Amino acid sequence: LLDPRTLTLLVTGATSGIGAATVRRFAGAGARVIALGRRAERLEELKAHYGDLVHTAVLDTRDLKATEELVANLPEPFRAYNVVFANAGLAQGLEPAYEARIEDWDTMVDTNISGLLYTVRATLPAMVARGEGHVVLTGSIAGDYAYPGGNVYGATKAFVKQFALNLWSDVAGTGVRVTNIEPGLTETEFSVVRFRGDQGRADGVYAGATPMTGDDIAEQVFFACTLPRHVNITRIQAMASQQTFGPLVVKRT
Ligand code: NDP
Ligand code: 8X3
Repeated sequence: LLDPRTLTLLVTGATSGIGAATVRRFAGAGARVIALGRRAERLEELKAHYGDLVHTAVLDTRDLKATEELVANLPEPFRAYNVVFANAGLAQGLEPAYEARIEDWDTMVDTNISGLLYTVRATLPAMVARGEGHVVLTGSIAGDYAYPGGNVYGATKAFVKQFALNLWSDVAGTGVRVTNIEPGLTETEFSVVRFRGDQGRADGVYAGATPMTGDDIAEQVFFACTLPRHVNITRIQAMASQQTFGPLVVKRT
């Protein structure tokens, strides 16, 4: 297995949930981590806890120029990053497509597709040039299975799934690996964001079940990243043990 202390990980969406847990898992094992997100106070907490192992910066991943500038100006110990975890993403709304807000669709497409692409495009050339790297994407089971109200969110994650495969086609043999992490039910701030701050409705998503946690997903990222370099995990799909897919439905008249 790779020594985590040889890894320098760039994480988008590091301010909560899966991203924050991944920062903790890697920095806790001695890896260097570049932690990115929009909420500065959350980043400051990570910095205060991990000190020199963690470099933080405020970044909205939808801003290509800011992403490129950040990558070009990383401080010395973080410049040779060899894992990029493009994890920032969100769902907004659960309405059927004929009632959904177009602004929510724009936000999901801009973040889950364009933002993810900007992160990858800005960081990939240097890893290919160094002959060593790993792109880890956060997809979702929502990119594999349909559910009512998942319309555009699920479609963005299906994009991530196919992009991961095509990216792997491009970089296989360069020393860069590609992994798509596809979690199912995971309790983070995801549902609070989806339901625009309605904590009660968000709690209802997890009530009566034992969802996965950000730490559970971070462990999967850690597994994929610390396997020897001749091994590439193309995808990890994980569900909570109480979750499964539904049957096909016939809406009878
Ligand atoms: P959280 O809401 O807890 O975390 C989302 C993270 O994304 C935050 O750190 C947020 O940071 C960041 N983010 C959102 N928009 C932007 C943006 N424009 N620029 C930069 N950062 C942004 O949810 P999760 O941890 O659950 O979500 C992480 C990923 O996991 C997402 O891609 C999500 O789709 C995916 N996922 C989640 C599942 C779940 O059940 N929880 C299951 C499957 C996939 P900030 O607001 O500070 O910018
Ligand atoms: C998040 C999982 O099933 O709520 O991607 O869409 S789900």
